[in-house]
Amino acid sequence: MRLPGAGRKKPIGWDKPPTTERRNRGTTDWTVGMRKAQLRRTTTETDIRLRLNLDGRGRARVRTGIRFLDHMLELVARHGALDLEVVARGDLDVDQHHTVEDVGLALGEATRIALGSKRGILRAGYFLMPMDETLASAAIDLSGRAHCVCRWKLAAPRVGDFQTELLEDFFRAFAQAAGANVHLRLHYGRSSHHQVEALFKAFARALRFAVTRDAQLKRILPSTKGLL
Ligand SMILES: [Mn+2]
Repeated sequence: MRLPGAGRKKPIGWDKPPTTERRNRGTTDWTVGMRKAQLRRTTTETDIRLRLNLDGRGRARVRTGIRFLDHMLELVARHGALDLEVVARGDLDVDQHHTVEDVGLALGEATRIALGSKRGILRAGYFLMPMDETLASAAIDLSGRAHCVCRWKLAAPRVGDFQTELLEDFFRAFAQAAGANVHLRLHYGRSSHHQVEALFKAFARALRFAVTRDAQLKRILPSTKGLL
């Protein structure tokens, strides 16, 4: 007996990320398929392996050597409905700067690759994220142009084992590599843990909107320029 669904094409696996050609063809396969990317980024300062599925289920496996950053990236996966795997080995004996920045770059680059031609996506998204006494907002446009605006003042130099000044470096790196406008603002809050967490959650939710496929536009590029 032939089971329903037998012989159907398997979803594209991690081992075989869709090629650029396949993505840009806009085939039915691609329209319904999962948008994935995997990459390895190695410099003298960091070695990062990252896998991303934009159409995931919020699953994360993150090891950056910075526990609080792991916690934040797990949140990004859950709130962004992404599947995310990150293994980063950085020169943490120097400080956290290279690791945090390069993880941001890798996540941005993977997002750009996974999006492919960007046909049929909403392209822009925003979110207002409360977390108890804290309120943060994020707006993202996957415009192909990199720009990052960060508006916050964090009183604590560290949250857990994370250097809070590197928060801006992370989002700047993401915006640069993804080719995105990323605007983040902390409106108010008391707990520095909540403040940083609310910013990451707002970012993830805004990103989720921006990458979402628009049933009405389907294969249409969300730009009148004809290029994104
Ligand atoms: Mn937390």
